[in-house]
Amino acid sequence: MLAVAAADVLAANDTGVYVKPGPRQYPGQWNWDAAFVVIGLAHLDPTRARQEVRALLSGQWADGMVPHIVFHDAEPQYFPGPEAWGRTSGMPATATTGITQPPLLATAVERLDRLSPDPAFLAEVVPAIEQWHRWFHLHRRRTDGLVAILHPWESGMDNSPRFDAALAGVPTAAASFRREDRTHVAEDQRPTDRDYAAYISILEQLRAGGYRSEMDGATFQVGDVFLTAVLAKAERDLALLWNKVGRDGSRALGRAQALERALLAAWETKMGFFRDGGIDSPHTIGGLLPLFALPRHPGMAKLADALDDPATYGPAANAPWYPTGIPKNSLEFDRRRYWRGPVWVNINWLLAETLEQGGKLEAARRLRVTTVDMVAQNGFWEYYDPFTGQGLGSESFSWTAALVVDLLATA
Ligand code: 9WN
Repeated sequence: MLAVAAADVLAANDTGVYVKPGPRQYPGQWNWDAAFVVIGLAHLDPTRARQEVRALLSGQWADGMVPHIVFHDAEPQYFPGPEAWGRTSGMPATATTGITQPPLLATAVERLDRLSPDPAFLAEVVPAIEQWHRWFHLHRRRTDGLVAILHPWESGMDNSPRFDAALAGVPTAAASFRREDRTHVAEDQRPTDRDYAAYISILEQLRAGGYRSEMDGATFQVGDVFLTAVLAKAERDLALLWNKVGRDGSRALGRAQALERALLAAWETKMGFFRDGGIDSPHTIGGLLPLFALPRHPGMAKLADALDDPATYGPAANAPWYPTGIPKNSLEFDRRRYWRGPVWVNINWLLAETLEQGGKLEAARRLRVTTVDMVAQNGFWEYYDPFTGQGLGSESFSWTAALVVDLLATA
């Protein structure tokens, strides 16, 4: 049974403190992975799900930021690990990275609380999530209202072509390092050396500024429409959580509305997608996903069309698994390379939620069923070849397992 196999993957990746994203490739607690894991564990073991939230928040910085990785283990086999990120004031005792990731935590906690209400737990974690959200508004809101990312890793969609133009300007000469990320995963499934050199170069510059560089002077700075949408939805969920603990949620709601306004202004009617701030980003699934925060937006029809179109994102006779991360007919399309073509279960989960909220019930159902089939036929991988369904990246991947649990419960 798929649900049992999914629970087994999560149990095998559970270190007792946190659930690793994958058994070998990712030795640390990644931020948005943890949120997806919570969404799955909410069905299986709510007490364990609450522990996952606490473990992530143990990495929170003094200024409110919740980092993109919390290194609970002393010497993880990962580069860039604790040594490369270094230590700076405001970091917690546990080693962490100095950047963040899409803030899905409030959304995950809200779902957990619907399945297993626990007011004492909410009273414990909601103020910390509030601090994190405020950090984004204080330190990362651009003049166009979008939330800035200062490293492609903050987007969660690291080497998406969305960031190519911004990365092209990053000097890479200084960076020298060993690609640990290709020990367990084949080269053609990971970012290129040029992209990785840019990631490390940006890291070095951020570290030199104590991870508190100003947005304006940053080597890499993009107004990320997807992260902005995740935060907008999370602010609405946070408002609900405040209400559940008997407090006023109107400030979180006000922040959500401000983010939604910025997203509305980023919609490109002619192109039919939300454009990232500050760069000329091409059409990718990341430019449609902001509908997650805007379920009544007319762009919902474009999303449904895109998911039906075999030439771009939709299933084709020779490529039944969908959506591809970028259009099949675009020059950058690469069916095996990371965020440049493969199918991802977390993206499909977000899209299915989006379609359902937008009233596209049949499209949501079809996407959920196809996604579950893809995993049932190929196993719990990090991402998948849209043509063959072959699993790529990390095997036994936690968010794939966790979200299959949730998809099975909703499908
Ligand atoms: C860098 C853990 C993470 C995900 C990201 C995904 C990938 C890391 C890497 O793995 O990023 O953060 O080493 O490539 O892009 O979304 O959170 O699963």
